[in-house]
Formats: sequence, C-alpha cells, structure tokens
Amino acid sequence: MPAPEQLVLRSTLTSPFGRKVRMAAEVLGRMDRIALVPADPRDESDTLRRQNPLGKMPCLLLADGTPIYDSGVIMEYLDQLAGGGKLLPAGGLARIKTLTLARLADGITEAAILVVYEDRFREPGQQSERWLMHQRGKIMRALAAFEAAPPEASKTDIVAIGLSCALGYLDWRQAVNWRAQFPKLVAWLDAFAKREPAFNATARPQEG
Ligand SMILES: N[C@@H](CCC(=O)N[C@@H](CS)C(=O)NCC(=O)O)C(=O)O
Repeated sequence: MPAPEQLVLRSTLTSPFGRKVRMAAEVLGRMDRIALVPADPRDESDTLRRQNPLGKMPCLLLADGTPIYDSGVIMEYLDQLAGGGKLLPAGGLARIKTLTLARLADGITEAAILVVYEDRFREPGQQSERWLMHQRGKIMRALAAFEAAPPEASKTDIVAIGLSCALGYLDWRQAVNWRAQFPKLVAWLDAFAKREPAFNATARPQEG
C-alpha cells in the first residue's frame, strides 16, 4: 500500500479560515498527515503569493506541490479523502443547502476580517465609518438568520465548523458585540465547544 500523502497547510494559528481547515482535519482524523507551514499574506516574498495568486491563506499543498484553496474547497477535499459525506452531504439538495449555510457563516468571517483590515490597512483617522457599518450590517443580519435557526446541536459539519470559527473570531476581534443580542447562538457555541474537542484543540495560542 502506498504511504499516505503528506500535505502542507499554509496558514497561521490565528487565521479563522485556517482554523476551519484545521478543525475539519481534526474531526476527520487527518491532522497527523498535515504539516502546518506558517504564511504571511502581507509579506511580498512569501511563497504563498505564488501558491495562491490571491495571497490568501489557508492554502493546502499536495505532495506534488499542487495548491488547493480556499478553505471551503480544502474542506471538501479532506472530506473526500475521508471517504466523503462526513462533513457535508454527498449530493442532492441537502448538499446545496449545507453549502449555502456554510457560505453564510463564512460571510460573517469575511465581513469581520474587512472590519479588522479597515483599521490595519488604513492610516489612522482614514477609516470609513460607512464601510464599517456596511460590513457590520452583513454580520448582524447573518447572525440573526442563524439565531432564528441555529445549527443542530449534535452535528459537526461544515456549517458548524464555519459558524464556530466565525463566532470565535468575533469574540477575539470584537468586530461587533454579538453576545447580548443572540442568546441562542451563545448557547449553541457553548454546547458545541463542550461537545466537539476539535474546537478547543484549534483555538489560537494565548498571547503573552
Ligand atoms: N475565502 C477565503 C478567505 C481567506 C482569507 O480571507 N484569509 C485571510 C486570513 S484569515 C487572508 O489571507 N487575508 C489576506 C489578504 O486578504 O490579503 C477562504 O475561505 O479561504
């Protein structure tokens, strides 16, 4: 039998999209086959920009160097390696509905990242309040949709993984203050963190 292929994941331990992939790999029992090689999207000389021309992490490299991105595609690939149908339904409308909710969760993280970047990439005093409100509106509407219909408490799929990473990132970066307004999501995240060891196993390292 051929040795299982070693994979390289370009990401940091703080990237919320990288966390999605690390969590998926933990859940599928694949983390031992993945070597994490840190990436710095702001470093022009980082090979990340050649691996993914968008310069975004996470990016998974196969043994022959083939790059796979973005996080959703990498998760589908890991699911396939594990036999398929583990993190999302294999086909049909159920698969499409799951993918749609997963994108909604990712949209929260994307908007939160744009809120963070508005500060990181602009000179002090140049931040656009209008743009920040626009992004925060997306976050709050998406959270309201999940509050109205939280994911199944007992399930670890691409939706639960994406949503838990989004909420974890909101807690860290405080792009919005979500906890007071969305008690069902607070309860869902608490239950998920207690039930799913991969959530704590992939938490960002504590500073200091
Ligand atoms: N849709 C992408 C988003 C990835 C993403 O935005 N990653 C951030 C870090 S968490 C990044 O690399 N940002 C650098 C940049 O946008 O230049 C995915 O799901 O992988």
